[in-house]
Amino acid sequence: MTSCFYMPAEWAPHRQTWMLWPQRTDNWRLGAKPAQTAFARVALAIAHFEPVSVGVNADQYENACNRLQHPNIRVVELSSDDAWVRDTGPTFVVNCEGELAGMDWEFNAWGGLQGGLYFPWKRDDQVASKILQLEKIPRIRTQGLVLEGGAFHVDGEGTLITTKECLLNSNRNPHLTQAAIESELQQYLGVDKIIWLPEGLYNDETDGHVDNFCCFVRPGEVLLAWTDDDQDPNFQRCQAALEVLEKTCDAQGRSLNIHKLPLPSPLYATAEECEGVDAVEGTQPRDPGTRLAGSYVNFLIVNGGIVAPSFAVPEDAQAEALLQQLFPERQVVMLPGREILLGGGNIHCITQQQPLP
Ligand code: KQY
Repeated sequence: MTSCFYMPAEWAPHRQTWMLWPQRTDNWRLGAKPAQTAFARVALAIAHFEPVSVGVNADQYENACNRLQHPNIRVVELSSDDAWVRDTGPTFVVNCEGELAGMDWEFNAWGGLQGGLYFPWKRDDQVASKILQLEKIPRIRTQGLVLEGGAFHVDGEGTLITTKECLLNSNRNPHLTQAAIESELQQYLGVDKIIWLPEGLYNDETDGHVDNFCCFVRPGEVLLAWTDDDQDPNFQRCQAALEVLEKTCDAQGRSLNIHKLPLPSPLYATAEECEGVDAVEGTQPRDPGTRLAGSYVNFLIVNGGIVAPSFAVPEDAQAEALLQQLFPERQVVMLPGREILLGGGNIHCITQQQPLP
């Protein structure tokens, strides 16, 4: 691959969005039925704006087809261990000739045997390859570089934002220094400048994915999850991120315009919700009272729209208004995000855009 390849920003036109169908009962409560309803709502909302392909395991194929009936949705049999296509699917890159390729990062279930979320993860690690085969898009496999798509955001103009908590975690690439990781990101994603936030959100089980915390809304402008409550465990994390963002420039030499997006009021897993999840050795347990890493930043930009989570709390309205103000040319659609959050992520984590080169 030549260095001419780069990852387009999420706001660049899409050919389609990819999703996977949730079903594992040690992550999704009540046989994954509430999650399937939430995922179907996301797929149908995106389908209003652009085509959606949903990969589904064989035993759920018929159910998924029935739940996802829309002319803009294609259901394909594609096995996976879980449903986080942001992390297991390909990261699409394009070159100056308009050719597309797909990065197939090595995947270790967010930490492998050192704090990873389940075992095995082999079918998840094959998702990117399967999608690229279906689309007949060349695949670039990184052997020896563990990475997830939710761990970075790009502005499409040479800047990437990530967190040290995740990328420098000893459970991802302990053999690589920060400089070596920078060099890999530069090579594979066509970026020149990496902005390192210290941490992501408190209790984010991905080890602080940036896509739950901070994103670009256009070149030179970022949106940061925020709390003014100094008793909130996220307070110091937000302050530390702000300090980095205020002091840095992007790849084009611009200072960043920083927008603060309030966090939802603290959300906690209930006993009833946790009881609905199968307790399985090797899979991360679900405990009542756990603070959930809810965030409105975990939205997807689609052609003409924004699809964002809501949490049935007072901040929902504020988040919707700010997103609409930041994306005046797009229609903001807010969808219930709690069931997806209970599984460990949100709308951005369960989607992967395929650019239209
Ligand atoms: O948020 C994500 N990108 C993935 C979360 C995985 C959670 C698995 N329980």
